[in-house]
Amino acid sequence: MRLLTRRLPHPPAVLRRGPLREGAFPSRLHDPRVAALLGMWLGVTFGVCFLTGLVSHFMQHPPSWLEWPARPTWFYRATQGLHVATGLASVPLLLAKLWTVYPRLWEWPPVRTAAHALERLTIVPLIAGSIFQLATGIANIAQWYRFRFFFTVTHYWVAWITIGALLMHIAAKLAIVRANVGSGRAGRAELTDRLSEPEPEGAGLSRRGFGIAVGTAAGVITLTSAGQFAPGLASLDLLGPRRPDIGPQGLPVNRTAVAARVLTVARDPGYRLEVVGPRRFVLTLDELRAFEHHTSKLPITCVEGWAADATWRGPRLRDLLDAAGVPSGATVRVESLEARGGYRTSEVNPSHARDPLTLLATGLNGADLDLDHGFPARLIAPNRPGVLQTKWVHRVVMV
Ligand SMILES: Nc1nc2c(c(=O)[nH]1)N[C@H]1C(S)=C(S)[C@@H](COP(=O)(O)O)O[C@H]1N2
Ligand SMILES: [Mo]
Repeated sequence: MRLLTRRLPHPPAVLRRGPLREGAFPSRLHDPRVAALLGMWLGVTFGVCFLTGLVSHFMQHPPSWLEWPARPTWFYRATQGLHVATGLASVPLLLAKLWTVYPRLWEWPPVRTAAHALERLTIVPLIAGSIFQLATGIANIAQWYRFRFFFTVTHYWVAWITIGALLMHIAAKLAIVRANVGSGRAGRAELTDRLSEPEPEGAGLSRRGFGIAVGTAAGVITLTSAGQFAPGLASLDLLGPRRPDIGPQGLPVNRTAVAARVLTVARDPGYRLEVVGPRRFVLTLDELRAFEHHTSKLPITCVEGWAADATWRGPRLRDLLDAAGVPSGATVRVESLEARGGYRTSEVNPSHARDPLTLLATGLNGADLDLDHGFPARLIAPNRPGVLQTKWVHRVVMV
């Protein structure tokens, strides 16, 4: 511990030039209070973004002990909407924060103690991780997949690195505050005094003006992109790359039938739906259409940042499973006609499989399901990420 806090020798003063000069950054906005305030807001947006990201990850890859409920139906849409909104709002906050604190890069002396050096080093993964997460997240909602790595895996692991670095950063800052003003009531009183010191006189933007500008930027970005998720904001949706109401049958398409190479098999009159359980059976398309139909109003909520409501029609999954004698506690797998692709099958846990809203839909918005939306049949279940709403289903298997 001593070693960590022992004063290190000063570097020679002749090296103190350019941005290292005293007073090289005159703006009164390079101010610890502005930095602390922005840091607090970033803590909130990053915290919410991280937690909602975890929800999305564990909904797509649930550990064996976790069974997500099918209700409330809007839960995934809300968490994913918050994830994208807080991520986007973080962009102006992070830029403002980096601008406010960048003179600290040229702090003199560059390192005072070993502990100070460590604190400065944790800034590297924090800044690099933050920029990487925001940039890849934006590329993902813009459906721009030029990078060579697999988005979801990398975005997930870099999130842990970034949050780890953020916690270390906050711990280091708190230690410094405590060392400077002391703890206890006297320390807190001194801190409050310092924070309420009047703003220094000077030209240029005031702290207040800066705060309003950054807050407005964050708000405007959020409002003009949240329309992709929140139907009430659709008319303000200027920045969202997708319009949730444009596409065949008024719904966007994630992967077309052509891209999935199912054009021929999906239209083949020899199509059969096979339900595998203790009493396995097979249905032709006409028999599937003759099965008792129900209607569900449910959204598709894509991790790529859009959600769209639709009215689906088709047999309830649970009725098909009952007919095959599948016990109510069983997990089932739905399989697509698609031969290759990461999303060709998905597992449906008992609470989703048994929910009355879960359908093997054959109809959408008052017509037959479009080929691009999964004709002849697709899974649609409440509170479930879009990637798990498997299209072109031809088999349902008890696992
Ligand atoms: N077989 C199959 N089903 C799939 C996909 C896919 O690539 N293959 N994409 C999924 C994704 S990521 C989403 S968001 C939804 C989108 O459904 P839509 O294209 O009907 O809007 O379908 C899901 N079902
Ligand atoms: Mo998706």
